[in-house]
Amino acid sequence: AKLSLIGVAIDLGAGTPGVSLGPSAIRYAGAIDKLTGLGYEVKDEGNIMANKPISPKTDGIKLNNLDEVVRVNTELCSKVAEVMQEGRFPLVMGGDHSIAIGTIAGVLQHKKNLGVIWFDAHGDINTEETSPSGNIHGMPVAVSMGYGHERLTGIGGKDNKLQTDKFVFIGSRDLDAGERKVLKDLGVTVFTMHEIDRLGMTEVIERAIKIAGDGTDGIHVSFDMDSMDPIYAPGTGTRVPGGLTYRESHLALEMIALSEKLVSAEFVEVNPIIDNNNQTAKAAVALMGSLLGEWLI
Ligand code: DIR
Ligand code: MN
Ligand code: MN
Ligand code: MN
Repeated sequence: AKLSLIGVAIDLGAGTPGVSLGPSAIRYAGAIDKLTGLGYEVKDEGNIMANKPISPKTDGIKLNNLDEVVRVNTELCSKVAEVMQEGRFPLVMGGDHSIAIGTIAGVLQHKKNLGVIWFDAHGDINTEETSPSGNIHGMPVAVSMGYGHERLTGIGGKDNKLQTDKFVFIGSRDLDAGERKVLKDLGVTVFTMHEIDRLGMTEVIERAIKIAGDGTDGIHVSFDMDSMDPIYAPGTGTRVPGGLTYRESHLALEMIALSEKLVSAEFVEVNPIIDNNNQTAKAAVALMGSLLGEWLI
């Protein structure tokens, strides 16, 4: 199979600088060798680069660095759509989680009825109104469902949006008050750490694959490294204790690989500046292996 590795060197959606070096850290941790070793014909598409804006805020708007986040995600949307047009699997490396806006908008050009499994400690479903920070990495789920600033929801076209009933969260443990309300109102499935503790990851991921995979055009996996416990992924900007273990994360991704429903994926929030020995990028590369079939033997 053919696979394109797309880096997105941006930290303007986050509150902590340095996550723009994530793609380099992931390459350095051996992503290309890992994927080539699994039998993929890998094309490294290089990085889409964010420029530092003149001023961090767009005047009169609470959304931090909106102009540049819109520009980068518009470029990413086109790149992902182009790669899929060529029959290649898009594997996107972040960068902060705002890049899911562009990735998903690009995948939606080809897969209108897309299911999503979103691994994250957070909800990422804030809008300008509910966001405590103004950081766009806390908003990509809302945007991809059609909620939020029109310059963000317009990326990839207003009609290409996700269905709330085909979307699943896994690993949630830090939801803002406004996010809890929206999640309830929209009826989105949320497997918090509480459910994972009670049901076990096997049951949780089987249910998640059914929701995101049955009757859809395929599953997109968006993997925020902060879904893992900080013991395994310390190099990430918003660490929350009590996360997924190393094996829970791998088991989940292995079972998604087994489902044969995966159409696209992204690994985000790898920040080598605040890491120990590139441990978080190494974890991301190992997870990429599991998601792309390393253990289907
Ligand atoms: C917080 C943090 N909910 C916000 N979000 C993060 O700023 O909206 N998402 N870190 O990954
Ligand atoms: Mn996130
Ligand atoms: Mn997160
Ligand atoms: Mn929070």
